[in-house]
Amino acid sequence: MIRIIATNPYSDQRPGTSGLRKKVPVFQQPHYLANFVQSVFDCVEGRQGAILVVGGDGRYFNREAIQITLKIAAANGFARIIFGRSGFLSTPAASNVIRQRKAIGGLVLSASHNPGGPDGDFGVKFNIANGGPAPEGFTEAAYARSKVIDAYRILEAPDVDIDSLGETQLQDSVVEVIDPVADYQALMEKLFDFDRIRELFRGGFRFSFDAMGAITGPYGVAIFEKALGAPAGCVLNAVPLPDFGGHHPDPNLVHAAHLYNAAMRADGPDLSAASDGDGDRNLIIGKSCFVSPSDSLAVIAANAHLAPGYAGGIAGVARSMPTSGAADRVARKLGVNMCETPTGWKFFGNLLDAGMVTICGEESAGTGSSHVREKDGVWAILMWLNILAVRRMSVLDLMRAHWAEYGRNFYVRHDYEEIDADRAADLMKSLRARLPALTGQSIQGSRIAKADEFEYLDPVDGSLSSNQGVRILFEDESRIVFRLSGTGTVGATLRVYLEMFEADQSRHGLDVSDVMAPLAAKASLLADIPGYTGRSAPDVVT
Ligand code: VG1
Ligand code: CO
Repeated sequence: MIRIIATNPYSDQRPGTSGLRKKVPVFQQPHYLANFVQSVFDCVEGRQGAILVVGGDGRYFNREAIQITLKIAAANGFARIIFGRSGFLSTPAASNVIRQRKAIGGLVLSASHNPGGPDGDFGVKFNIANGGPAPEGFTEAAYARSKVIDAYRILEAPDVDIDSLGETQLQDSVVEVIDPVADYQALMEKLFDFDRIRELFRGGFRFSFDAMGAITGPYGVAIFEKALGAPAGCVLNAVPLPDFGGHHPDPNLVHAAHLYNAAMRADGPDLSAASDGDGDRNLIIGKSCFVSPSDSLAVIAANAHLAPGYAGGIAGVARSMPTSGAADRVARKLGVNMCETPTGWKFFGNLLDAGMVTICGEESAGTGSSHVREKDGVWAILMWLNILAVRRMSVLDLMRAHWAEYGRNFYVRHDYEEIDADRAADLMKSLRARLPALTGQSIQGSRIAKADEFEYLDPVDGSLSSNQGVRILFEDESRIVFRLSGTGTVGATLRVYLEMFEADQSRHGLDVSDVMAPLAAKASLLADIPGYTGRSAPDVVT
């Protein structure tokens, strides 16, 4: 039976860079999740009789959230609701199912790389029919709706069995539980040369993949171990757990430091990799060689044609503005399109749909392609395996050769986490106010060629996105970008992105932090980071 439940709106349901993210206890408030889900559905035109996909990373509160979501969806007229067994479906796999099954969209129950557990974070994101994150126009409409919502529709029914494959009837809707891995694996088998990668493993190639207790464990075991013959046990923390087994599934050099340390040893794996909570990010570390995500994007763009799914070449590359220009150099050489977008995968969807680009990436460990409309961690790792299987060289040699050909974009990101939100806003305001005067000024011996705030005019739908990060561009091509994170749940996080180009091959082997230290000092001075944040050093360096 459908019930109309009276509710009061919450004022804080504005989605950020990637959906609505809050602490678990916030989501556990009465009607909080239901209000948001109904607000989203109210903005989905044509939902009557349509197919909806529900993804999830298995984090704490997922099992409760999926029951609420299913019952609201059934009460809102969706004809079929598809989700992964036990509520598990990685973000890229959900994107694939939306596309394959011609769904009208999907809800992804995840807070991605944010910590999990009862005091951790939860999140909800809506994806549209192309499989990609809803554009800003949609999320703003859902937010506007959430501020005035006074009732939601929900089915009064016993809980659905989410752990058994198959279909069940939920009032007028069919609920379909699918194997979360099968369709995704089939897609990967089409894109990559599994025989070549199998051969690589047979030859003794050493590989380690850390699923960090989150969603990619089952994908890693099925694809790397079972299908490709990587040694059993090379997938670490392979069982998705509500608290991620105490791990923080953010694949960076802080939370995956153990991988880095192992990779730096003489007997370390040839390739170490990791993914995040919902499976859309990737970390790539070769033996004695960390690959920055910006460099990984460039290497993938330059070598994608070695994988069968991209043998015909690529149409172009897109990167988020703070991502380094390494990929631009590849695109220029290949003579293909290059697009620069604001941070967040939602801006790539239109470019991919229009066929303007094939490969996309972000400095935050996100890489993907036109195969789905999300970034894709396991895809990126398979791409690296495919490239290495063909080129038969170490990651270190491959990077050296790449830099020798294109030059090296030294790159590092400094994060100042959980700082006071008002002080963070003041820091950005002060920078913004000084932008017009900064051009032409010198700071510690470097002249500023241009200082502005990035805004993006979508070439496909003409929408404008403003306030997308402050950029300080120096005459020597080095660059500092400042922006505030849109995914955190406590205070504010200031991200400072530093980039410096080096053409001279004899300097390509230098230590990144040494090379970047002068630029980091300029950033600190320019924005008065110690003054506004009270911190003398970043919390996370990636
Ligand atoms: C961060 C990253 C951004 C990424 C987003 C979602 O956003 O910087 O590149 O797209 O997370 O990734 P922000 O606003 O905190 O900088 V995920 O893996 O959380 O879906
Ligand atoms: Co993620």
